[in-house]
Amino acid sequence: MSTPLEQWVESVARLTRPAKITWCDGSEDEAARMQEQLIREGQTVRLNDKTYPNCYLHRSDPTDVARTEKVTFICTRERENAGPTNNWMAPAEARQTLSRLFDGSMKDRTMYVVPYILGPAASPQSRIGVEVTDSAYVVASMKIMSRMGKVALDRLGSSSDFVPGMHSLGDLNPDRRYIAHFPEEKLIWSIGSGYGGNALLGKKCFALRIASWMAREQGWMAEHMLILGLESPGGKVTYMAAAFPSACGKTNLAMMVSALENEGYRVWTIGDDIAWLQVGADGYLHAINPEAGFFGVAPGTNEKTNPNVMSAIRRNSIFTNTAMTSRQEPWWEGMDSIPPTDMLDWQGRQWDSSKGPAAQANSRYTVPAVQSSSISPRWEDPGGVPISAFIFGGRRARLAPLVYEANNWQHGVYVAATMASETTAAITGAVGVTRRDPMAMLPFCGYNMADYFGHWLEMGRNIPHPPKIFHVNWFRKGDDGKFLWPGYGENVRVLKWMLERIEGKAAATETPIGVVPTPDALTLDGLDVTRKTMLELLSVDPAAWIKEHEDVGRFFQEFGDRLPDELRDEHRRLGERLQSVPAGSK
Ligand code: OXD
Ligand code: MN
Repeated sequence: MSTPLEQWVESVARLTRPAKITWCDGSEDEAARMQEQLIREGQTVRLNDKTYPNCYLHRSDPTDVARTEKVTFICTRERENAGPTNNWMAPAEARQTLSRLFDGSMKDRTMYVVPYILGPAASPQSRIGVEVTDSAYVVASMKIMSRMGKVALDRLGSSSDFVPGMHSLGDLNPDRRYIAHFPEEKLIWSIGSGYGGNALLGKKCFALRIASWMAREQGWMAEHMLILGLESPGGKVTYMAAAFPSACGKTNLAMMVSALENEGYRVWTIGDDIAWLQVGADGYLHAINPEAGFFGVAPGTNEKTNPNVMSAIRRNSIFTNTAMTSRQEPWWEGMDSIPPTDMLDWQGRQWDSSKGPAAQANSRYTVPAVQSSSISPRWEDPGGVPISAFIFGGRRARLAPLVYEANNWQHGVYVAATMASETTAAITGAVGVTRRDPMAMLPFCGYNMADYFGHWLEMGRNIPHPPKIFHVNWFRKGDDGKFLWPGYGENVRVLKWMLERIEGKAAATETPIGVVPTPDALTLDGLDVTRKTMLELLSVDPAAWIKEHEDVGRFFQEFGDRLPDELRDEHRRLGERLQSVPAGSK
């Protein structure tokens, strides 16, 4: 008798007709075979074995370098259940359109069966997925990003409790690219792309889009959040989870080397991109990191912005679409100030500066999480870590202060639901455009976002000790166009203020948008930020916020009647608070 997994694999093979089927065991030997295969295929090279042992550079198809939201679909039976912010396709139509593309798509190729666990192998919060793919790059990446192979098969046994994901590179033609999610069936079909967020189906597709649907059904949360622990003098660690849109520095914040280390404040990493949260027996929300690796944006990463990752990626890592020096080492813009002279660009061509950047703007490193010296001793705790704060943020050159605290959970949900950011290269499309990105989940919520807001409100009613909710903006600029806040390791000063708020100690002032630190409340010793700059960083301009409020009103209209009343109330109250600020005050 074959198992549900075997039956599903057979059905995929009947459709895609691979030359060969390989079940992946997750061993080191297998990973080495994948890399040899990739090198033979011609898009992968081995990097300098002395300075980057067991590291590889993979060059993707030039048209396949980022997530493609235009062709990402939520395929629910009712269109309304996908909501106004997702692309929708009827399940039958999606099956028909994609089946035609999958038909024979693995001819002459090997089909790899990749069983994986999302979350620590021993955690009851973890879930199992199985990806079938014809890409050795996907197999090699999934080995780093998840607990892959035998460990997952052993946990699954003959159960049918896994999320199947069918992936094929197809012909890589952007016109024949689809990433389709069937949340009602807990199924993923992806064709035509080998890019991480489109092709590593355990990441955005399962751990966020499908998991967010499962989480609502089952009373937990799947969020686009890093998880960190802030150690304070005396050794106590307070855990926080933070949501920022793609390429806004989540990995750097999660792996931060604290500027206040000498004073006893240190940051520990649990995860850099995704958090699964569940109410624990102690009444706190507990988070696990479903992933086992970091798939980080390379450009801008250097010894100052993320020293921990710079040393972590010196072994067992995959680089995708970075440049390569004549010493066979990876290179990207912002790694060091002077580019090496003799270099191949991300497409493997001899580079010269007249051709533009050497590395692709969304080039990436893929590295096992455990290789970071900041990794928390509790990062694989089966019970997760208790979360005391949620932090939301985005890139806002103006408007949002460095940090503010929501008045309560419901107001915090409003703050998170209305957050916005200027877009980056992590998605295909225009860069630098402000878009509203609720909870940084706009591209990742597997159902109607109005219902997702409702789920947040519902969770708030069920968490005896809910996290405090904060909003930050590391990206505010002065009139000269320069960033006002130094960011990176200095961000710990803001985390310290949050910790003191959690402990009921830090000074703060109320403003219409929430609670802002007094100018003296942040520890600024050793930092070259003037009082005037601090005042500017913390300022709340009611006139600018009134415009923002109007824009939020328009955004909310998209959701029609489905928008929870609580958010309408919060919106009205914010409007009233803004109108009641005496004219001329700032
Ligand atoms: C990512 C993203 O790759 O958010 O994490 O795009
Ligand atoms: Mn992300």
